[in-house]
Amino acid sequence: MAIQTIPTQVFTDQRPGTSGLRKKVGVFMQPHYLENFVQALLNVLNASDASNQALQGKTLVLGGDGRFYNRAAVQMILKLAAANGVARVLLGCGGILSTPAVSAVIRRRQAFGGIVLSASHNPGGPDGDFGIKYNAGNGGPANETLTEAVFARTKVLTELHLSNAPDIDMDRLGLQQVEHMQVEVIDPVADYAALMRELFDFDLLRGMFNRGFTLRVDAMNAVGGPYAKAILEGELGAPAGSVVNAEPLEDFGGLHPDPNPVNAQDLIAHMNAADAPDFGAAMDGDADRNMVLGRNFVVTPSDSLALMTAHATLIPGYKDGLLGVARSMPTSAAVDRVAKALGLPCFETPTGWKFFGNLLDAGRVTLCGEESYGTGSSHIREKDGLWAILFWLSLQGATGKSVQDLVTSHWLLYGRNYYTRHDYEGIAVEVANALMADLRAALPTLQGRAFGQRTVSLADDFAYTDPVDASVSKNQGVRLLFDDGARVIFRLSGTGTEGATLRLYLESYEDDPVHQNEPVQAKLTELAAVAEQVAGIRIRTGMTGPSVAT
Ligand code: VG1
Ligand code: CO
Repeated sequence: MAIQTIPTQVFTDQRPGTSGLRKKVGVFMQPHYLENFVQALLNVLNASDASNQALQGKTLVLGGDGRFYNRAAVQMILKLAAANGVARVLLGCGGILSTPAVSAVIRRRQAFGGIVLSASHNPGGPDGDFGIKYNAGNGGPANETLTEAVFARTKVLTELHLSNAPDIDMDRLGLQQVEHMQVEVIDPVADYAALMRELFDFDLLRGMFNRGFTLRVDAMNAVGGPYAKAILEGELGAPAGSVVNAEPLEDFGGLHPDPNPVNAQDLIAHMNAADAPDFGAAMDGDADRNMVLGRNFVVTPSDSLALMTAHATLIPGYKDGLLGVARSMPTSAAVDRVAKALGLPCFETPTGWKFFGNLLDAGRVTLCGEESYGTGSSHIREKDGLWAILFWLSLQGATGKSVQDLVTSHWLLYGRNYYTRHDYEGIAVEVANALMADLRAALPTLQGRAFGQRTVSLADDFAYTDPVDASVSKNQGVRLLFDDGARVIFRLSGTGTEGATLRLYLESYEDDPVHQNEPVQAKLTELAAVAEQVAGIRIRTGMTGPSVAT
């Protein structure tokens, strides 16, 4: 075994997006592509103290969602870590760790940080996407200062430091060695399961399954499977087979592990069938997202956050109440109404979980959520799919109410925020950028303008000043806020790997119970027309409608 220094050429496209660096597998498989990014990361981490050896004696956590290239990437990262001073790596067995589990392990074992190998909800397999992101010692996604520093480093990188040690056996639990670095292969589920036991009343949940409660959890052939099987079927006694597509596959079995009503049609069909189980749920590629459903009923993620906030004290982990709540800007304002009623601080952040980290660390919020099927809490620093499933199970157990009952009675009390997101995928980058630039230029003329019965009370480009460290994030999306509570929001995706994706978010508020059970898309047609009128999406893109409407 020896540590080698190898010259390398710069790649100019390694800027992390909303959640780490995501590219096509073919891009990542180019010689030195992954290595360069990891080397730059390790250099930046080492430079975080005056010795320039900050990783000496430190522990990193490593694991991924099991997609194609996961295993090769693990071996490469170990060789780089060993050559850059890392003392110890905690590696999920088989190279597997869900994103929430990485966060949980970092926190419970007080690691220096962790590396997550995942492109999350993006498709996998040899023609799909791969991704990598760094989580800091709080268990959460690196902040923008760190990701920008890594990007800057990738642009001046000249050499790699790596060990030529043989590959380790990542399927064998226990200790191994790469140079002087210790690798401990750990059970990917154990720490996470221990944390769930601390938050939820497992006896209550066991009782529900004993009395015949049924559920279907679709793990979409992604990393959530082993966690859901171990906890729901193994510990809580849900009937065998309740968790389907439970084996993480390198190509997700051809499924698109992005749980929404379009990609989870099989689950929806089961939930609409005559013999539907009581409860349905799905998770994404790295198991941080969740979709929850009742019989014949889909819960929108924004509503999910609002209901969790309203009922949190029913859950042992939150029985003393919440410190506050936060939602990403495009997420519906349903939770704002609950926060107001409960007297809780409510924060509006840019898209991406990294913006919740400071609020959680500072004890300003307990629950957070995004419209993109993500909810989570201060128990870790990532959104958490299985946690959300356990939360919703607990709500049903504690109240004896069905999912549909819970949601519709919530609307009666707080009103309903009708909500949809329209994605226009694969737009030429120049077209998408021009559309956004023109919208930004038109903001002054949109302010105060009337569309039908509605008037724009605020037209702006969302900017966020972090209340904890005062850092400012600009250009986070164009917002049209209307006088009746409706909103139209435009932003470009930061996780895609092909062309640009325009996300259009539409929301309207309805407090009249008579009108709270209408089809969502129909209810929002008028706002979609406003969006088209001001942005000219169809004319500019040549598309006749969104690629996905959820
Ligand atoms: C999307 C979602 C965002 C989420 C991010 C990562 O980002 O909109 O809410 O935090 O994905 O989720 P964007 O920039 O494409 O809109 V995950 O589960 O893919 O890591
Ligand atoms: Co994800």
